[in-house]
Amino acid sequence: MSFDVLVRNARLATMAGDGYGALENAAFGVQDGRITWIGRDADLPSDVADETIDAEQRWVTPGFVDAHTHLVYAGDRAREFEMRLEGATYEELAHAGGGILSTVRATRAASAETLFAIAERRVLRLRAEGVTTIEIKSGYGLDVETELRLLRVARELGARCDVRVRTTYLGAHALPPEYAGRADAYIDFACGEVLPRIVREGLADRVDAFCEGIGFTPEQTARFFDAARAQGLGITLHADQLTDTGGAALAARYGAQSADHLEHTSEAGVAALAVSGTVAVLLPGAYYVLRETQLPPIAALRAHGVPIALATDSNPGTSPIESILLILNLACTLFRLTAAEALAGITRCGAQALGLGDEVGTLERGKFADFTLWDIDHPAQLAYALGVNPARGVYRRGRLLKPSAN
Ligand code: DI6
Ligand code: FE
Repeated sequence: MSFDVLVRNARLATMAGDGYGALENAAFGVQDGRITWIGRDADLPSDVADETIDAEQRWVTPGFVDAHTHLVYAGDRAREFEMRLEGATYEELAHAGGGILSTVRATRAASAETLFAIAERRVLRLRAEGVTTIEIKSGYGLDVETELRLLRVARELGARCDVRVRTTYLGAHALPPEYAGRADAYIDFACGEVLPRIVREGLADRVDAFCEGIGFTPEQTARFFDAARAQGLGITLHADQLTDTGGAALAARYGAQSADHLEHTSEAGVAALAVSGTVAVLLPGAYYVLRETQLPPIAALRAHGVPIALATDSNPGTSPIESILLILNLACTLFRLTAAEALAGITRCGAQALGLGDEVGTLERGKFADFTLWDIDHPAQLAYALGVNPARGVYRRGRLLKPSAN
């Protein structure tokens, strides 16, 4: 047995099973980008390798998964931030034509090159903190050309930044001005004109909707999902963030990969997620920025055995956050997740939320060798410290990623 890459003398947070899945004095071997052997260093069957990395007793985690982002957009909403500090609410700004639509205006006006350059910096910031898999949503175009542009940029980010990208067509995000007062006609347009183009070009892995008082109704969301399902796309949903619209149950009815936010989800909604095997993706960044007080139903999610993932929700309105390590801390501090649960949320459960549970998210034989070496004494330090990045080296498929784009 020989390896392309061999990592030795490591402390592994494999994230397989409960807790951290810790394995001390450990090693793993990589062939063709995947882990082909993992275990105690002393049991290593062969030390023949093209490259051997001495971890010097550092902790190693799986590459992180950010399972919910909107990171391809232009402009920012700092002025709205000021207005909210002066007392305006997020909903009021949306009704006044600001909010998502102000980002739509800026994004429509931006070229693919500009959007790529802006988003690349965001991806590299996340990658520097150990993120090797990122979900990227469209949804700030809302017309054919811009939605296609956003998804193409997202795919290109995957290729050029050497991260694994999953793309999501967030067609039902907001009602664009040209459809003002005609939400049903907009859904017809998204299903009949945008979706077929996206499918033809293979630009999206799944679809998403903002099912909310200021977004789309459950009926409109269901119509959008029917069209996506007929085209073989996966489904995820912004569910019950600001109000309980029955979003979790709706997501479950469509066998969604994930239902996200969930602050206002009822116990019945949680039970439905458990039955459908849908992952709960919690977004403590948006909760924090909006200064929400209604906590997601953590105890019910635990009791029903619903996997809990965490993500940045990186977006200009409700979560202008480009740090996955900050999300770990917010999830523990605000949602009272344990540090191990939080870490599972951006590894094993994050991968599950994207349907990538067999590929990434844990350090196990057969998985891709995406991993990070950390200058820490205990995995809990990743969630404990704020504004600190102890990443020593971020690897994808066994290869060290440079701090800039490769
Ligand atoms: N994700 C979203 O799409 C909305 N909230 C959220 O958590 C709004 C994003 C925005 O305001 O731009
Ligand atoms: Fe979101």
